[in-house]
Amino acid sequence: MRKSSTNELAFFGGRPTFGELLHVGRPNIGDRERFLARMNDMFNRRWLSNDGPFAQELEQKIAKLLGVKHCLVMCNATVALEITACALGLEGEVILPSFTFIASPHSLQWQEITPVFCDIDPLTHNIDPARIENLITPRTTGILGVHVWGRACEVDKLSALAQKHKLRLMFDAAHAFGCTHQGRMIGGFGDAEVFSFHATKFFNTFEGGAVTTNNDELAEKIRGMRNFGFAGLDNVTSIGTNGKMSEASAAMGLSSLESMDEFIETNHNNYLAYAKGLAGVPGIRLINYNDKEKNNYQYIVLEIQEGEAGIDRDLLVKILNAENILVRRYFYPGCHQMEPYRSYFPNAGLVLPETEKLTLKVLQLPTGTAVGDKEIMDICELIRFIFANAAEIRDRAEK
Ligand code: T4K
Repeated sequence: MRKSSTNELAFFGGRPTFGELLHVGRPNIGDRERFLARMNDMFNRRWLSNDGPFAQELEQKIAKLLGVKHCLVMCNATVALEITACALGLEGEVILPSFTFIASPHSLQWQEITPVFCDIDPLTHNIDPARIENLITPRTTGILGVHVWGRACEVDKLSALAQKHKLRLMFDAAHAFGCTHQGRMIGGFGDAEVFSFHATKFFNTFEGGAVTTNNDELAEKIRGMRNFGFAGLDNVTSIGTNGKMSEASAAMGLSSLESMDEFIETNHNNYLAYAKGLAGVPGIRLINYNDKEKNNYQYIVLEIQEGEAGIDRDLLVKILNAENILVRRYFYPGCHQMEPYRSYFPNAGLVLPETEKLTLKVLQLPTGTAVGDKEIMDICELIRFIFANAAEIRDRAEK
């Protein structure tokens, strides 16, 4: 519905543009029949979890797709991060960005490893390798890079730093399934990488995740830890937890894998439609993906430059939410501003200026198979309208 005056904005009492909520993170479902057939097989077999045939098949297929020796599927990425950190022997302090989902530092702190937050490169939104060395202390045992939005970290620089200082290097690749770095699939970098297959990810297993590595010994250790530390029947050889993926989740993963190219194509088309629809709007920067790499395009991320835009990000979010567009502010306000980190490190923001600036600027728009060209055109038109009337909207909102 085209708006012709600010009175028609839902924020000021008008009718919302969309009758139904549009989400960032609406799951892609894939071929239902294929999934339901797999569910039937699973019931017939009466094998529902514990390294079942679907989980094994998914592991083999992912390892092949990513060109890695080992893939271990897990119940979710958070537990996968915890297990990987533990298997790598991380302790003391680990350096990671604050501009990430809270699961990244929590997976460390849960094991009493201190997360040390490093600032980001404002262009890439990823950890800035140039700022890492200053944060290394005698207690530092590792670096946890995060491939934010699926765009790879500066892997070479991080690897060189890890080698120089004898640190372990792992990646939170929760966003980066199906993406490449310098033509190589993400999954084989560092000591290990961790993917999320949560419902909101473009490739989902309801809940789920995976660890990938080329290190045989590490893979064996993680395999044991994922299953309570069992090394055989009645034989527990180490501390472990329950990180197993259920067969229902693995079946969803196999179905998602069959539709993965289609999901990526949809995301890419959506990305191009947003780029076209928002081109030339002053104060909006749509983050770009390097066309020379494989990308999953699962996040449509805008940076709102308040000075130029005439409207700040948070007011824009409220106005879009009122129109039933549930845009998100990942990763506001930054992990260092959330508990327990805010209390542990009240001054962390002093060394995180780029993170603090970015968390006030970014927002994510709906995409995936639940969103089509029509919705994207309507969203872009609405944003153009808001920006064209920014001064009036701001004045009215302040009253
Ligand atoms: N590392 C990074 C960098 C991550 O981004 C994440 C997860 C992890 C680690 C940990 O991975 P997991 O342990 O989850 O495997 C969501 C996801 O729950 C979370 O997985 C994801 N990152 C994060 C970026 O987003 P919330 O708290 O924003 O979720 P929620 O419930 O607000 O849902 C998002 C939107 O999606 C809502 O508008 C509702 C909609 N939605 C959600 C679900 C689950 C649906 O339409 N259908 C659904 O089934 O965290």
